[in-house]
Amino acid sequence: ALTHTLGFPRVGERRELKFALESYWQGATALDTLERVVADLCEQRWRRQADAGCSWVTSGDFACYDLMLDHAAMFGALPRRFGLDPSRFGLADSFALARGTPEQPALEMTKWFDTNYHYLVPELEPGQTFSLHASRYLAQLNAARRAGHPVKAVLIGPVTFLRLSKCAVPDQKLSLLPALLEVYAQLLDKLRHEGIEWVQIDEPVLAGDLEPEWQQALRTAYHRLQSERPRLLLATYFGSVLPHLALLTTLPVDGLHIDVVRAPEQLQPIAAALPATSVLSVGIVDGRNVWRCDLRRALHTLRPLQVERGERLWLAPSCSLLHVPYSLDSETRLGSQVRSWLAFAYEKLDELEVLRRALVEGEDSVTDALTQSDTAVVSRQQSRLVHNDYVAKRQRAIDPSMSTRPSPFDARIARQRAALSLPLLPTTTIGSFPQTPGIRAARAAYKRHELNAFDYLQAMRAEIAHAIREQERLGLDVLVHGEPERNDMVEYFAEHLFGFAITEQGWVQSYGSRCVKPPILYGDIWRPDPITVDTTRYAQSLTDKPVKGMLTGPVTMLQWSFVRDDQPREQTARQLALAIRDEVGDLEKAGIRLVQIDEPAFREGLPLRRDDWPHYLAWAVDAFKLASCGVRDETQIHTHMCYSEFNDILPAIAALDADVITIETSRSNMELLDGFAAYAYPNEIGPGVYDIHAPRVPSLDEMQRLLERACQVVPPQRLWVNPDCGLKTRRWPETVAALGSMVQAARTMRARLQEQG
Ligand code: THG
Ligand code: ZN
Repeated sequence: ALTHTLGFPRVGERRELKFALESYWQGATALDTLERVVADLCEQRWRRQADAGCSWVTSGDFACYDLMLDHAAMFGALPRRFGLDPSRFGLADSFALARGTPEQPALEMTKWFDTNYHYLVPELEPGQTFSLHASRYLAQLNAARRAGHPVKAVLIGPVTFLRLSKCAVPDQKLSLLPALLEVYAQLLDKLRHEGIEWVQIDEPVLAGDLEPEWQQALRTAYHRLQSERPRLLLATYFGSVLPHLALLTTLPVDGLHIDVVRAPEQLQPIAAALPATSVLSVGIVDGRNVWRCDLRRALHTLRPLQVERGERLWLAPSCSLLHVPYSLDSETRLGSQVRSWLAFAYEKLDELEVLRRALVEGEDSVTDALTQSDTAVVSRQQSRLVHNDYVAKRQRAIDPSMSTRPSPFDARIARQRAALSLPLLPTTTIGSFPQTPGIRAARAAYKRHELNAFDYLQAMRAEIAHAIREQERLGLDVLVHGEPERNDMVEYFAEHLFGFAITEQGWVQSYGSRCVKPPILYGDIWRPDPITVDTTRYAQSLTDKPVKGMLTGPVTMLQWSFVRDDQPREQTARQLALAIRDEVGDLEKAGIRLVQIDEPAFREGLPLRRDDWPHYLAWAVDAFKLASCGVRDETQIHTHMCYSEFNDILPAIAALDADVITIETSRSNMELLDGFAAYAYPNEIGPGVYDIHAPRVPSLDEMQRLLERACQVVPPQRLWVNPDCGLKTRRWPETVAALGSMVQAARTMRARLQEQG
């Protein structure tokens, strides 16, 4: 057996790339400086792979901003609207595409399969031509070779590249394949001339549904790429490719990588069907999650394959390690037990090497590592940090009545209107107000123990008081406390729940220079104390207007964390739901009359294959309802979703039965709302009337127009008026200006509607 990795984190152990990029963008450093940081990072990741015993280091998986963007540039597929010349395209130009220019909006960004990474969507046009510009790609590869490493090159495959791109005339997208294949063929030929032995070509689209014409595209592609090239390892990940087994075994490639962490059931049939002369790369170590591999079990799986294939058995992470943090070495505060269950990117490479040695040299050569793995397995199975009898008992006691409100929506909303006495078209915000430098400094000082708990509380209360005062002045109808005490909406709750660990340096790239630090959900979830009651009650004490409590929903908590792999996700979601349900109940008891349970990640939890959607939607809806239905009819439940295409899941969104949903719509000019109207969405809706993602303050006129459109598609009696999303990334002056106009727009529309009777 040999070992390799499909890809590696890029941002740097200390997020060096992030800081270098942002410093360059601010004009504080020159391009050379950025290039030097990039060269260092690349060298470091190759060295690390070589040190861990990988047979090849991987080149071609690095990108300063995004890999799909770099492929589009390498193939000369630059949107004409930017007026760039592909043959002179440089790093600075790639940032224009990624971030937009004063004249042109950036390329669209969307989620990479079901990960939390976002790629830039190449824009193709009918009759698009392609040309090869591989100097950057080849320079990197040669840098790796100059550093003395054998190199395996990586490419995103042509079918995946095309499928994930968007075409002005979608029906004509597939007709671009032949032209695209010509540049792939040229590139492969170049790589052969360079003496590259293996190219890993990624086709993760194989883990999703593929219409017959896209299956045919795979056939066409790999037959075209058959000659004059290095050997090809076709890499699949994120799910089973068994539905395409017949197709796969006929493709003229030299090896196949499969993900046996997500889809262990595919290993035996694929190993049996794949010719013995082919390489089988087994993704045995979890590239998407932070758990240590059960080495003993992995060896049991691998041993027969080693006998059959020997050097043609490759060991790898299930997918690129881009999706996990760098190293446990950077963590100083993890408990020793939890730590012993984990493996980040560096540790995962080491696990592969242990497996290889065990297979090739015998288990005696790695006794200590295997013993450690065994100990971790047993400790995780038995630990009281993981298994909590109280939680188990509560879970057994869940009954269906807990997931239904006492009365149907019509009865509830009448009571809520009476209790809250809100005007027509009530105005509110999504929850967060600007995170000022002062707030960030106070939180950092508190974390470093330079600010004591009392002074920190006072500082946060002062921010809350300020937010309430501003909202009253603006004339908003439903107020929020503004969330100054929260960093990330998931991390904040994770910090206050048992069953979660927080890392110090566990950053994972989300897009470009932006990272998230997903909490690690390792055990049964329970809530030792109320989390938000103090801050919310304090805010309510300052005003006669109703204050809305703000919580993160169970599906989003799950989706944006590293979650346990020793129980089904739906069970974890139920535990999270119970904890949130208790919080909702405590807010209600404290006199809070509206509670918002945010689910921005509700849609992104959808499985890659449509057949799996109903099961996911059923348990996701159920978790939300378990969290939200424990309140009286008079208590109004809000939810919020963003970055979403809702239309194909509207029945599930309606099934959540939230009294009010606020959604992102302004950027699509309310088009997203048409789906809600067509579906006759039954409850109240707050379509965002302005985009908070840009610093630009929209005019009163624009908001009025959007509101008019909204009134045309949804009965005004069921409409709310709010921004698209939270205001955490904005500054106060623009926030006050925009919200002022928003309230004005609502008042004007209200008056007009009342005139019309
Ligand atoms: N929180 C979490 N996960 C998320 C989002 C989130 N996943 C999806 C989506 N939102 C991703 N969007 C972003 C937007 C902004 C940032 C990261 C992901 C961001 N990050 C800061 C940075 O990289 O500088 C770091 C944040 C910090 O310092 O705490 O700006 O909202 N969990
Ligand atoms: Zn949002």
